[in-house]
Amino acid sequence: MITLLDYGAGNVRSVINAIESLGQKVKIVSGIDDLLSAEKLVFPGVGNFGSMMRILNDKNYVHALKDYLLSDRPFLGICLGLHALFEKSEEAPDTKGLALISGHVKKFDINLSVPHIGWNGINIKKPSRIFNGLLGDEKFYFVHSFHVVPDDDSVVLTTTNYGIEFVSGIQKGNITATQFHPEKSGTAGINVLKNFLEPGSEQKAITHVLTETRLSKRIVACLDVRSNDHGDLVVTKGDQYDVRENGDVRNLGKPVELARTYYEQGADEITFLNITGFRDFPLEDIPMMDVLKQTSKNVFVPLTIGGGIRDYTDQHGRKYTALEVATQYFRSGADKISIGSDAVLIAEAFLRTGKKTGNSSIEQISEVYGAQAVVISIDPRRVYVSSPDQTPHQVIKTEKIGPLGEAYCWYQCTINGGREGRDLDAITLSQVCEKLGAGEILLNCIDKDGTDSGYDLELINAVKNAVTIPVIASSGAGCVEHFYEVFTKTQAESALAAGIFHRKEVSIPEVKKYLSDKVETRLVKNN
Ligand code: 1PR
Repeated sequence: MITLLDYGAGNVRSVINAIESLGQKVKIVSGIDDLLSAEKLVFPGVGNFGSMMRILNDKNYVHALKDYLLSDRPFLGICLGLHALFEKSEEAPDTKGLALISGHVKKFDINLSVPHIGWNGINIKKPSRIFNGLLGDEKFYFVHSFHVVPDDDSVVLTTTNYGIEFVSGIQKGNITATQFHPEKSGTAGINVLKNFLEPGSEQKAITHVLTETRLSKRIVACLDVRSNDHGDLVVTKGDQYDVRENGDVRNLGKPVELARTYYEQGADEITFLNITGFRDFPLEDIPMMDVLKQTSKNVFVPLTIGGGIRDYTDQHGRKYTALEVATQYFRSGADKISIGSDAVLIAEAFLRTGKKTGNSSIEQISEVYGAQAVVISIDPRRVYVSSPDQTPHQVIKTEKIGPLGEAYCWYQCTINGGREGRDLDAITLSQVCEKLGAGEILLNCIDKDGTDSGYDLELINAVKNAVTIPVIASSGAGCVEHFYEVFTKTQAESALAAGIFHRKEVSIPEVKKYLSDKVETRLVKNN
């Protein structure tokens, strides 16, 4: 029996699913006694150091947890579960950590996008049976803005390079903790979990010892999901957001099955967009929650879900906050949520008043679950102008000249699935959302969606240059060369595609194979 410490923030469902996929049972800590009697404890953490320690203190878990750790019983900490072991964190300077390991937690101070999101390698610094069965060159999924700095080097299990070389794993006796998420790191991560869960075999040698690791560019498979006219939940795909063909909603497959296929093919992330979420109330959309629950049972890469994340009042007058909606999504297996329409309305309000309210969905979800869990999905379309002074919006000079010979354009934000244009441009929206606590931008482009004509590189460069958070390029991928183009001509961290994968025109392994000697990617063995 594995005991799991869930302090109530983030996606513990993935960790439970990953452990259960290995045939083990999980008991969730519901009181101090569970901690005292635990034989093997897993502590996954996401979110904020301050709120984690506050909850642990409020529940009176701190002493029992320290006792457990001091008794040297097997412990696996993940992400914040690693940070918790240290004395303090810059994320919440006035809050004390468990102080089991001397040292502190520091914010990345580097010239690269923060959070550090994606698949990176590990430099193994000391032998450990936790890595049995691995070659040593595997990549693991990271998502964090802070990293640990131990005072004593002897606890360092792994390091990883991202602007600096930081400590990405520690081991002290039976205590192991990783900055990366094994439960989200595909088969390599499941292997690490298996080694932790199974009784002590001898450690085996690693064949590839890395000296420097590199963050991969991510390939994201996107599934636009909605009910068709017969009431079945289907994966659909639009051309410039029009998902109907001869009057019917295009049906390109079943969400759970397709997600599983893309995972097995090596997708680095899966995104579900509930594209009619803006008009329905997600908490009543049980099939969509089910899709997430089913998918997360056997898809061990990050899952993002978007659509309808906003405050809502139901027909009985009961109010639900966007945070409650997001919480249900996280509890059902999502790792990140994506906010579309609501982000535009929030940014407009912010620009009117110049004030953060702390009440917006972006701020609230970011505060509780961390910036890395909040993606902003932008649905912009080009508006041409003949000179920059024709509009108050942030304009770019374009090489793709407009219909009347215009050499400039701005990117108009839309809401409700592209149905309504707003007086706000995509660059400003991205900047405001970053200020409010968003951790990533999913940058669609209505003009390019479903056209197979390549990404809008000008849009991606304009947004990427305006923010420091990672950007997922989306819309227009039509061949493997388009992925190469977006990764070499822009600084986008990820490239998302939908139509070419659903229509089986290009597969994920083909994309990765094409990129393999040109761009750092995560290669999945056996495909
Ligand atoms: O506004 O918070 O409820 O969120 C709604 C979400 O649904 C938004 O993220 C919005 O982008 C998405 N959405 C709404 N309507 C549509 C539609 O297509 N009619 N899909 C829609 C957006 C764009 C991408 C697509 C890429 C790649 N789809 O997700 O997957 O463009 O496609 P391609 O590779 O085939 O070119 P809210």
